[in-house]
Amino acid sequence: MDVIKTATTPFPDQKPGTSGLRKQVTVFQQAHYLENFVQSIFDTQRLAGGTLVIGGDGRFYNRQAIQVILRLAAANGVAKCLVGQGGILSTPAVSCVIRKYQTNGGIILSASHNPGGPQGDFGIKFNTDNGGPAPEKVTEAIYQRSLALAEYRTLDTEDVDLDTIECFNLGGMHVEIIDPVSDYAELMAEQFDFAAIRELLSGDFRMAFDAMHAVTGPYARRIIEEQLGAPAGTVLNGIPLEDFGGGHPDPNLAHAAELVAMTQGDDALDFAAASDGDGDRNMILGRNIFVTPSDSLAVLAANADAFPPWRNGIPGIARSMPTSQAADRVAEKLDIPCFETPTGWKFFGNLLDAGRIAFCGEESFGTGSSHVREKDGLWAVLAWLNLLAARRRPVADIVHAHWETFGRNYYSRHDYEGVDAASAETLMTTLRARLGELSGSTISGRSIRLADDFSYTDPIDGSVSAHQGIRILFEDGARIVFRLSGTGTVGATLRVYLESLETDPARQREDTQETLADLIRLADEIAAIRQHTGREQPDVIT
Ligand code: VG1
Ligand code: CO
Repeated sequence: MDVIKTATTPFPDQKPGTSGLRKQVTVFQQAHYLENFVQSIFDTQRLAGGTLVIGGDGRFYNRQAIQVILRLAAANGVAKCLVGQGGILSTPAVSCVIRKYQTNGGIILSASHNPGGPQGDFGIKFNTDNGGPAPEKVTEAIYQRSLALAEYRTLDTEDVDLDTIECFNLGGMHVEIIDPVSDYAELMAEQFDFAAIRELLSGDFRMAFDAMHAVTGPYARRIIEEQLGAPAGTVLNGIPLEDFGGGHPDPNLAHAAELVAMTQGDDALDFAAASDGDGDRNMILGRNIFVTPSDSLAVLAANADAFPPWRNGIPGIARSMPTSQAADRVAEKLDIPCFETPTGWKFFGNLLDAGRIAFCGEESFGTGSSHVREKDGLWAVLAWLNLLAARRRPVADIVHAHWETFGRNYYSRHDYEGVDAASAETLMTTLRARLGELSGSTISGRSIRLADDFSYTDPIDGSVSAHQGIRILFEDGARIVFRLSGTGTVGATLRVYLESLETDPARQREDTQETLADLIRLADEIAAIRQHTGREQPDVIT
């Protein structure tokens, strides 16, 4: 089979964001667009002669993209590709397979929680041989290459069959279509006490898991229903659809409202959970309680002894900067370090590789451990089931007891979506210019301890990532953080993160938005949000 060199011109817009290259499907459908990005990966990474894992969340264009990537991989001398059956592999499953078979990396096709379908979004992400998202120096090299590319290498072949578990040869490259679930399911069984969870689920405990018509359906059915014995029908929306049934596969209070309703009222479930498009996010609900992702990380870390790999404790925790400081309070009590990293899972990679941390998380519904190098939605769900099986107490009891011991960090994120990009930039630059003046000042009776633009120095390799979000830190432990999203595809999204600490147990049951009302008002006073965005209210509150 002949390798074809196709002349092309670079696309100037292939700079990866927080989590890979994410664009509208129509952008990816332009001639040569995907090919250029993929060739830029092959030109900058040593993959010739190596093995690559390929899979995605099943959204529209997933199958076409995999065909394109397989042809380019073969033409660029890749020796072997492991591909999920039907083109399906969740993000944490890709990480698991890369690590288990010690491959040279993987390519994930997903736009995560963004809507799918012909008018929706698509995305591509390269993971390195540790199983994690490529660090900034790698994504930057790929981007620079994409700006200079003049040709790509491919094959002139028919599409291959992605649906049958088998091995075949494609232009000298060995292709293996693998069961997307089995390696991952095996890993989960090592992380948790499956016998205890099985016993919990065989009693009167009632739960639901919403796969949101996205990638986790097959994983949840196999693990939660078949292996752990939950009744058939426990997994809702369990068949991956190309358009996710028209919904946002985003597990949060706004987009999983039906599931939330199932945990309220007289007939409320004991436990409910959901995951996102590519299976790396999670939402945890108990009867009449939503566990914020920041609290979830803190609670799991405080109860690490319930999990078989961590019976003897954990070395450390990490959280992304905007994530609440609930985990810091746990780390302090356990006398272990808590690292504060920029937004995006790639920043946890070095700490996990070095064994400095066991658990890490983000406020954006991301939780995980050192078992893979991605956040892992089902892992978090199984962790909570394991915890409930070990403690035999309702979710709300566990969380309330946690707050009594460690204090409660009230937390909320306000998103202003699809804002004019220039106006959003102006808001940020105006704020940045005022940091010196804000630091140490008092505003509406509240003292600001420090106002800065977060910069991170990786403790392992010393690399520096600057301009990771503006922090306004108050003397009383409250915080407001401002940053612009790096995953959107239309205009800009301004994220405002609000947090305040309450250590008095008598006052810990109050409403989050009410408790944060003063900070919400201050955020507008400090950054002139309404003026710059032209919006009176955020679009999404989580
Ligand atoms: C968002 C979240 C961030 C997360 C990223 C990828 O990024 O805030 O915490 O790591 O999405 O999540 P941003 O730049 O839009 O704030 V997912 O499930 O893509 O992979
Ligand atoms: Co995701």
